[in-house]
Amino acid sequence: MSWLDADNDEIVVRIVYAGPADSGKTTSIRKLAKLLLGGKQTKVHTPEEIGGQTMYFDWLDYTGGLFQGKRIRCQILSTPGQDELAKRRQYLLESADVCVFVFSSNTDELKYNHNYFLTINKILKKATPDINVVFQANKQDLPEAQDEASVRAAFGIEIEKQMLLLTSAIDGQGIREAFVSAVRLALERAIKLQLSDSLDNHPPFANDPSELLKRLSDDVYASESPVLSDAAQQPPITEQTTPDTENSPESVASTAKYSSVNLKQQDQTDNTNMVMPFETASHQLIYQNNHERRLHNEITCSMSFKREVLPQRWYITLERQWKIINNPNNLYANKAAARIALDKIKKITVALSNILSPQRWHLAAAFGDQWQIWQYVAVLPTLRSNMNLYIANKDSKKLATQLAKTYQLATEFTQKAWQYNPTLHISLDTISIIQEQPYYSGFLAFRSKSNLNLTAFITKLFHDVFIEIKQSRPQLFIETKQSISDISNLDNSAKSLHNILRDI
Ligand SMILES: Nc1nc2c(ncn2[C@@H]2O[C@H](COP(=O)(O)OP(=O)(O)OP(=O)(O)O)[C@@H](O)[C@H]2O)c(=O)[nH]1
Ligand SMILES: [Mg+2]
Repeated sequence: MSWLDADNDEIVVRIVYAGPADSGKTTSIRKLAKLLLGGKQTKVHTPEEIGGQTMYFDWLDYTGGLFQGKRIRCQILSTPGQDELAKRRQYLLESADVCVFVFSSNTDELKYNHNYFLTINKILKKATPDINVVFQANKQDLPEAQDEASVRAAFGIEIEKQMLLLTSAIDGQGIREAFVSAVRLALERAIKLQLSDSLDNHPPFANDPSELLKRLSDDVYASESPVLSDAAQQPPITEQTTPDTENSPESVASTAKYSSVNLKQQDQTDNTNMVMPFETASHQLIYQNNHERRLHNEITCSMSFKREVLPQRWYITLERQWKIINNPNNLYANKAAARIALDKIKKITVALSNILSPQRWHLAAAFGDQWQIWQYVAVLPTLRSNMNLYIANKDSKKLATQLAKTYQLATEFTQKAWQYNPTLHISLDTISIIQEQPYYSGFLAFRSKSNLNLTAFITKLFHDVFIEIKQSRPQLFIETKQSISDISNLDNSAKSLHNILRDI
């Protein structure tokens, strides 16, 4: 909101750059600083950036030109583009005199950009007088950039009579022109305010970056709700939204079951320089929230080894904390398609939140000229890894008790998960205990529900486990079978195991 600063004989106007994440708002403002201030050091204040993405705003002060004999002071701000920072964006937009809407000019992003614009336009239209818009179709240097006619067609009526500039923030093309147009519109608004006697003579909003950051933190940041709680309203999972119908990635990856529990040790031989395929070239990533972005940055900094199980298929554990996988069979033609796929996965994750281990997230990344989705899941001890400890100790009595407990927990979990069809890849490798409750700690991957009923499914699970123990540790198997039989009078789970063991 513009105001007259009598002390300094200035009119102050605010120009706010808004638009989707990664569209080039920050780059535009930094380029503008160079263009306006020449060789002088750039004076863009950026309170916080994570992975190159604006968390609060960028702020550039520029004084130049005259309006009614007064100098024009421009407060040039960018907003954070990410969907989940909508409240911060709204707060900043409400203080604008003009909005520069920056979007990337790719064909596949235009529809998304248009929808994004409709959302912010609602905020702009609420102000009195209206906050006008200059459109900046950015990234014109890229080969897939659309021309003016195509951009106008994609935006339709909203852009018909508006100023549209084709820009490249990287090269500087059109950046100064977009800014000059914006200043003109901001001053037109100041005149309207003046005519209606509502031009302030004191700053109506925070007047410098540190004050703005404080206001933003006090008024908005504290009230922001975690992203997932909004998403909890999402509709439940349906079959069409299944992202992966392959074998369980864990079962593909788990080649050594009893002999080597420690993946890290096993993989030390291929401890090659750890670089994700999408990080070798200039790449683009889509995250769904800041938490994921932060985790991604932390994880990529601490990478130490890799494991590639199938050609093109990566299975990685990082210092035993995170496992990461891609699915080379699910490729998306462009960023927009990857974003849609990511949204679906988010819905699934939310719908299954009472059975999924909570530390997990997805990332969409450019992969050559297509897009791929990567899953990150925290590595937790599983029913199998716990059982392996008892197998390694060769104490048949303790193993028998542990197996009975494992049986009970596996049954409890399967009962909860069984209602979903397709269902998750339930196995002892994918169930973990968190605060005494069983959760699925494997990758999100689905298969049609087994033809077996629930009891038969569990029976088969443990039948296979016993066969494995019998083959790898025959003596321990015999002793454990006896121990299970001894406790089967006391414990229902042991009784069920005893029945399974009859045929083995
Ligand atoms: N090729 C090309 N790349 C650009 C252009 N403008 C920005 N970029 C790149 O796009 C990416 C995102 O740019 P930013 O300026 O950080 O995007 P932003 O809109 O501020 O993003 P948020 O802060 O997350 O909302 C960076 O890698 C930039 O180098 C452009 O005109 N052409
Ligand atoms: Mg930015």
